[in-house]
Amino acid sequence: MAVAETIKSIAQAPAEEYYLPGHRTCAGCGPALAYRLIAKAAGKNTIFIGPTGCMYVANTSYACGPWAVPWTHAQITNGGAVASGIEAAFKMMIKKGKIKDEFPNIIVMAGDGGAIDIGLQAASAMMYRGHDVLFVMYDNESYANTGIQTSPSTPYGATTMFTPAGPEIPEAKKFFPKDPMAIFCGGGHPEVKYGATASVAYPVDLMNKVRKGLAYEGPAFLHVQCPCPKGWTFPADKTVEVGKLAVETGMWFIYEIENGVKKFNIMPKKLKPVEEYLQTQGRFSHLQPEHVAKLQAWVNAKAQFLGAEVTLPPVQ
Ligand SMILES: Cc1ncc(C[n+]2csc(CCOP(=O)(O)OP(=O)(O)O)c2C)c(N)n1
Ligand code: SF4
Repeated sequence: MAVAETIKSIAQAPAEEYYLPGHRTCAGCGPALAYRLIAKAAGKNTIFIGPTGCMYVANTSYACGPWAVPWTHAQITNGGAVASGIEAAFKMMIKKGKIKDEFPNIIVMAGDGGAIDIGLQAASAMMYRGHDVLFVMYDNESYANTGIQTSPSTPYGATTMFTPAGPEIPEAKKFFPKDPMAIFCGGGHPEVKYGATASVAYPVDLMNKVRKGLAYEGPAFLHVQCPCPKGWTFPADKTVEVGKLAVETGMWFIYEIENGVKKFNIMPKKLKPVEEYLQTQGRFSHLQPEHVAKLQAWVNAKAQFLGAEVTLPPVQ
């Protein structure tokens, strides 16, 4: 696909919108903002695949949709497979001269459930076969559309409908999240030459990663943290602030892996204590000091695992 130029600043971002006003997402919805930025960066010659989740249901309720480009629904189980079929069809039709179209940007917009839980098999197979598709995991850290239930991306210590805090399990969720970049990138799937994390709180970095992923021939993966005011319980006007605090505390690391080489894109010199992030969200309000310490230890271990050069807060 055509290589689009790097966006240097918000002011220089394209004015055109391909995700338009008019959808039933919550006020302050992080994933809706991600969709808008991704559509803006990808541009006109794009096809979106929407596995079931908030970014299907909330956007299309009822019998309408905000996209100014083609979009199709997929099952939550098979976003990767539907995208594979679309890619193969375009390649073959262009090769046989049946259509004169330019090969399109093909983008899956999967929630965390649709990417690394119930949709993982199809995503992995698509990447393994090397289809020229950008697979985006818009991560609101729960199965949100069904009423906020735990997913493998939900952080340790978060309350969801399926992980309430109680006397048996006072920290609510007791497992730590899966690591999608470790699953898909850095050799896990040999055809994936580009994988990155991003956040709606850093829109220029996000848009450029969309373009970089699309410019690669073959599969690319983009894991976008998208704060969800409803699921995480914070005020609707704090979405960007919460996203920034995630990066400033190390609850979210922003980096890319290009041809096996890792690079951090937005990294503070010193991480703030994780507690500053936890305090902003009702889903963590039950946590005791020992749980906070466990999360801090996890952040610090992750920083070391990723090789981040950053000063870490002490584990209290
Ligand atoms: C096979 C199947 N199982 C369960 C469901 C019910 N379901 C609809 S939306 C949804 C949540 C999707 O979660 P996620 O992929 O994280 O996206 P989000 O809603 O958080 O945006 C589920 C489980 C379904 N549609 N299909
Ligand atoms: S529940 Fe979360 S992801 Fe779903 S529409 Fe509301 S803010 Fe967006």
